[in-house]
Amino acid sequence: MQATIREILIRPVVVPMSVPLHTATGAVEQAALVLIDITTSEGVVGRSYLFAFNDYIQRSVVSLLEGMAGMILGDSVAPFEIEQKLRSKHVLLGLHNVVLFAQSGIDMALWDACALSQQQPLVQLLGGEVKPLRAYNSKGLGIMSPDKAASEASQLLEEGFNAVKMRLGRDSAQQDLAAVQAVKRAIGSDATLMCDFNQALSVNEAILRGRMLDEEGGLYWIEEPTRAEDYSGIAKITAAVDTPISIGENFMGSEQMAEALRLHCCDYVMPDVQRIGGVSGWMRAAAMAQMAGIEMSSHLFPEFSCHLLGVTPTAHWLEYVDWAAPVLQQPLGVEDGMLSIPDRSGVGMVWDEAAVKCYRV
Ligand code: SMN
Ligand code: MG
Repeated sequence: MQATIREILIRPVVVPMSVPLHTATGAVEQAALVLIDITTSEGVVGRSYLFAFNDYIQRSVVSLLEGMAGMILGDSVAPFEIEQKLRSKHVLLGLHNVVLFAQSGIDMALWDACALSQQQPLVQLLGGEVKPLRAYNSKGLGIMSPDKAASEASQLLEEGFNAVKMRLGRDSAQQDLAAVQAVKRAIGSDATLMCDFNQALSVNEAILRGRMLDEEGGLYWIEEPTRAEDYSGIAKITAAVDTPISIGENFMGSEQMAEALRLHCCDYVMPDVQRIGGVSGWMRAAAMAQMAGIEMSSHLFPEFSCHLLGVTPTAHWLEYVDWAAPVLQQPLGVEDGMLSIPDRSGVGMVWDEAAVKCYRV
C-alpha cells in the first residue's frame, strides 16, 4: 500500500549569510528560509526548504504552505497526484510566484520522502547515479568596488572552485568594465567567470554593455541582462551580443521555459527548482532542454539541484551557495571545482535542530 501524508511541519528561519550579496536590484544580507518536513504514514520524513527573500514574503509563503498542507493531509505520497490537485485548487489565482514556491516546496519534500523510503539518493531514484558535477561559487561578488571584487573573487576560488559569478549593473558601463577587469586579473585566465545583471538594464543598454563585454572577452555567460519576461527583448540582445546569454531563474513553471525555448531567446537556461515546479517541474524542464539541445544549469538550492542536474541530459553548471548550510547537519562537499552529489538516502539533508531552534522566527 502506498504511504500517505501524516503531518506537515512548516518552520520559518532567518540565517546569517557567510558573504552578503548586493545585486543591482537590492541587497541580500540574511537568508529568510522556510523549512518543510513531511512525515509519512511509514514514519519517513521528507524535507525541503524555500528561499523567501525577506520577512513579509516569508510570512506569505508560510501561510500558503499552511493552506496547502490542509488540503493534502491523508493523501498518497504521490508527487504527481499532489501537483495536479494543488494546481487545480490555485488555477483561478494563477500558478505563479509565491504560490508556485509553496507548491514546489511540497513537491520537493515529497520526492525526498519517496527516495528516503527506497533508501536511495534522489538522483538514483530518478534513474541516475551519484557523481561529481562542475560547480561555480556564487556566494558573493555583488556590486562593490573593483578592488574589493578582486579580493573576494580570489577568496571564493580558494574554497575549492575554478569558477565564480560576479554581479554587474553598476550606474555606468565603465564601472562594470573596471570591476570585470579587476576580477579577471585576480582569478587568472584558467578560471571561469560568469556575470549576472539581475535584470537591471534596458534592452538597448544591455546590447551596449554586452558588446563592451564581448570586446573585453573572458566572460562565460551574461545572465538576465534585462527584464526576465521580456523574451523578445532578450532575443534581440542574444542576437546582437556574442557572449552567451543565460536566463531562467525567473521561469515560473516549466510552461514559461517552454515559451522562452519556442522563441529561441537565449543561449543557456538555468531554472530554479523553487520556481520551475519542484522536482516534477524540473524533470519536465530537463526534457525540454534536451529536445531544444540547450545547456541547462541550476539556480540556488544546490542540495536539491545536484540530484536534478545528475539526471539532466544537457546538464551544464551547478550554482553553489551555502545559504542553507547554517541549519544543515552535513554541508555539501566541493573539491577541485566539482561538487559531489551526497551518497546518502533521499536528498541528504538533515536539519541541525539546535541551529533551527536558534534561527527560528
Ligand atoms: C540571485 C538570485 C536570487 C537571490 C540572490 C541572487 C542571482 C543569482 O540572480 O543568479 O544567483
Ligand atoms: Mg541570477
